[in-house]
Amino acid sequence: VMQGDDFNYGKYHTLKEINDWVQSMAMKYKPITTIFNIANSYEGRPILGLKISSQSEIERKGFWIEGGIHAREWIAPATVIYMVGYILDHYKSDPEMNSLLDMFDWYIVPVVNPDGYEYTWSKDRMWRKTRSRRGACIGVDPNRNWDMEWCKSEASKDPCTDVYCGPYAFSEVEVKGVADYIMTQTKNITGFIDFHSYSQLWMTPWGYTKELPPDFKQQDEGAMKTCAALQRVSGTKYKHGSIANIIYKASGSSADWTYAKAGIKYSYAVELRDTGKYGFLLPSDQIISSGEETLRGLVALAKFIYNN
Ligand code: ING
Ligand code: ZN
Repeated sequence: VMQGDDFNYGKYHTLKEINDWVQSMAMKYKPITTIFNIANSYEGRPILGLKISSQSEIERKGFWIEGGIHAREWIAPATVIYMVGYILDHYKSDPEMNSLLDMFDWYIVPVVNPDGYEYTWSKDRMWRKTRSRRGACIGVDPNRNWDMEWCKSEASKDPCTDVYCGPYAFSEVEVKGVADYIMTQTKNITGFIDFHSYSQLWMTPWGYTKELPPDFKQQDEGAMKTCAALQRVSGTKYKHGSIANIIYKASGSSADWTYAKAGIKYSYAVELRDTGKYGFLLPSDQIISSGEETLRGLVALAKFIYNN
């Protein structure tokens, strides 16, 4: 049985290895860490998460972090796993980790789309979508399936494309599961990050329009501070801005919904390393450096959100 201690953070892991790691971290870091299951995926796999909540009684707001909504973007789960492992292994020795747990309750879901992730290991490394079967082709883009301006711009009604928005908003049990969990099982979440790859961008709403939302100035200031802290670790440069302005218009994406419908003011979508040399096939020898820099960015962001 895998203990948290012999998990290799410098490698990509199968879904089974990741789920075993989640279990072992929940065991090892009792009682501050608990496991939760958001829903079962289309093919029946659990979507596991970890809640980290320090013992002290002070009221804290929540912070949601997820990866693996897109199957082939392996650096996203790997970076999330690295950060959580580091936080738990160091919250007593590294004051910045301790402060993360003082400021927020953390909800972490490393692999939102387990069917797709499994498929990238077994059949097609470049698979992006879920694996639901509806008509001519397989899979819905889980980052076009959220119930916010659903399927309005830069999404497709064609099930055979990689940006298929699905037959209706929240058709995907994985996406609906996350949305329901955020709405019913958490309270006062004020930070949300959906990790993707690649392009090195720290993005804010909106995706569906190039217009900027009322909180953009503060959201972007948080992103700017994050990028600066991230770059200080080993020089990696990220850009920040609204999704539609910095990458492309996309409707029905996660951060638009969490911001508009769940009221999470600091909602972000992040494109991790790299800028295209390896793209989705980022070598595993970059996992730890990605994890380290993203974690220091996260520390800066958490402090900013906490104080604003
Ligand atoms: N890119 C994202 C995509 O879903 C994105 C860009 C992120 C759009 C967040 C909207 C919201 O197309 C990748 N690489 O998935
Ligand atoms: Zn993605």
